[in-house]
Amino acid sequence: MKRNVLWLASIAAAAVLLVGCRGGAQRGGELISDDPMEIARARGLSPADVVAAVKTYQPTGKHDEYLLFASGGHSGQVLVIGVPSMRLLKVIGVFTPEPWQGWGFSKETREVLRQGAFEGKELTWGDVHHPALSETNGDYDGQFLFVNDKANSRIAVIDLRDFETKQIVKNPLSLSDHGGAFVTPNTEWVIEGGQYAAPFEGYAPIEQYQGQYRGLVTFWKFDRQRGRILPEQSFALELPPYWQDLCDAGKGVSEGWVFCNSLNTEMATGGVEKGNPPFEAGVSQRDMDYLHVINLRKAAELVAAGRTRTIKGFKVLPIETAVAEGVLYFIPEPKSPHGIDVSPDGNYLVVSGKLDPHATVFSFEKIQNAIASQRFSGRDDYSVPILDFDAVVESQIELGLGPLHTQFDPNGYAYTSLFLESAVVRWTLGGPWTEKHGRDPWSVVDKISVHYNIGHLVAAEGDNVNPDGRYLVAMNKWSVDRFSNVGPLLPQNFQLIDISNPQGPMQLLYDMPIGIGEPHYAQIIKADKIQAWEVYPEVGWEPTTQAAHPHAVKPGQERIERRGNTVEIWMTATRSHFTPEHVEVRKGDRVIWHITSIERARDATHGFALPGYNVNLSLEPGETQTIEFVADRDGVFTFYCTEFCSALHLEMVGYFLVRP
Ligand code: RUQ
Ligand code: CUA
Repeated sequence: MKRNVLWLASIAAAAVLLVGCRGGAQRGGELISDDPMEIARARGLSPADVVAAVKTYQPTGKHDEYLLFASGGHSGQVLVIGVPSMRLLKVIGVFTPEPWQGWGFSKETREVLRQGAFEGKELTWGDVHHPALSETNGDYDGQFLFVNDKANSRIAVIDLRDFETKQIVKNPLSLSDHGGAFVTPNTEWVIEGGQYAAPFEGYAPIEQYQGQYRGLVTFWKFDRQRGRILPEQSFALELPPYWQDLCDAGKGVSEGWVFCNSLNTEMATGGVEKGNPPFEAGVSQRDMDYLHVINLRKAAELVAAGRTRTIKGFKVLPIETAVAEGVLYFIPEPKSPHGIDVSPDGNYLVVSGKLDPHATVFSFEKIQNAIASQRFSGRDDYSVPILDFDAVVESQIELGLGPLHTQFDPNGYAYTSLFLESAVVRWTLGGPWTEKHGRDPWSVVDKISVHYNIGHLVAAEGDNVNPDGRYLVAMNKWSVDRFSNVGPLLPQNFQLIDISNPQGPMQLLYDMPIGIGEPHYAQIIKADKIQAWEVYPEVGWEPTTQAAHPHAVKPGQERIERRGNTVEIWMTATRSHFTPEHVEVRKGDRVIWHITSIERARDATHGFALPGYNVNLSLEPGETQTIEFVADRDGVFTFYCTEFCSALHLEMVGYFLVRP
């Protein structure tokens, strides 16, 4: 690996020299040369451009070193991107039906989508914000990915053996969550922070906001063996009706604790049309909001001891109990805070206030001391003790305008996104890292402009106990002038930045437009940590349960059976035919149709499109899927394979005949 980098660096240096020493080339000339310098000159590339190209280009067949899992924002999907090439490898359907994968069209995948229904109402989109990779001892282990849906307060579980969604849980107590998903260092809990406070149970007039509306943070119990969240062992912590926002799990010294920030501790309720201050003003009156410090280990003990109430079938740990038992403390945090990020060793909590140019760093050790010695500066309206700010703060560093989120590298640097300034700032953590970076602790060392309006940023393994550094991706909201104009709705822009040189400046390498939604957060994992299957383990596999499908068939056992008004079909798919090729039913029949791909070759996926009935499946090698519908229109429907699977792919068809 090191050798690779050296090798790349020397090529890059050579290219720079070449380009640099032959000045005066024409811009915009024809590309007739295969001399790299000539081409660079003709294309108007600077030496830095050439270096960036050499650092990111992947020749055919060469795999990326890292995989980036990015939220697809309000597309309700997840993007998988190679780093450093920034090639899009896959779009995973999660909260939104996705026809290429047949996601949401088969009976089995439709049932997963339906798990996320809101009181029986099926939801067909989500607002994905924060992906979280599963961890073992605080290190990404490459097994699972969790994402939230801010719009409907849901969490989804994706299995990284086949990169498919396996479960969606709907939070029965809330309709919005922003601070999800985050995991504890061994993935026992998936944390879902809150967002806009509302009553837990249905309706209450907004005038009763302080008494009836509530915030919450939910802890979903994860069963790694089964690869499922267990709602019956999960619980919510009741909180004052502030708007709980992002969370992060403690690690190392702070393992067992969880930290969530909040806004609207003013408890503004809006209603500008009634003469109230508008939300954006009402929510920003105070200089401080509250960082929530939660003793999760203690909370889980109280839940196990039955100290909960049950609301809508879900366990809730009441505020009074949490306060009485030392589960919940607040720390004043400036101003309209956004990110909360725990340093790799778990001792520092970095908070950024959107309306404050500083990052504020709290020390977990000081927090523990303040709790032990009851250094409180007061209590809030709900009797939650507020730790004395001066007793727990470690440092405040002026970073720039609109600081949001922070990531870490192995060299003792932190990196914070500056939304208003459109920049990434590199600064030094103090404490044990001071020696490592060989500079003043708690100081800014470098800043790089990004384009534009950066939200999150993500560094390689940057939420890990052992961050890798090397690459950072700025996740910018609007690309404005970076790409060809494709109309008024702008793509978002991921910018890849080289952070590998701890002594030199950061370097911008690559722009990647994202044209499907606003990706909020992402995580970057070493690619070799992921051990995905090449084909399903056996013929007749059902991916949503990761087990043999009860209706899989072997070749020769294909059949059609009628029972009253129900027609059931057991079909196989292989290159290049479906068996059977004719399926005839009567109008009004209920049709249950199982299709098994009997392929074992890696490059043999078949699709199954049934026009007029709104069906498209993807049958990966070994997979069995079911469709179920009423044949409510008569006629002749040609079903066909939607993947170009062989030279005879166009012939991979059949007739579905519905007799009037
Ligand atoms: S956030 S607005 Cu993670 Cu900065 Cu969603
Ligand atoms: Cu199978 Cu095309």
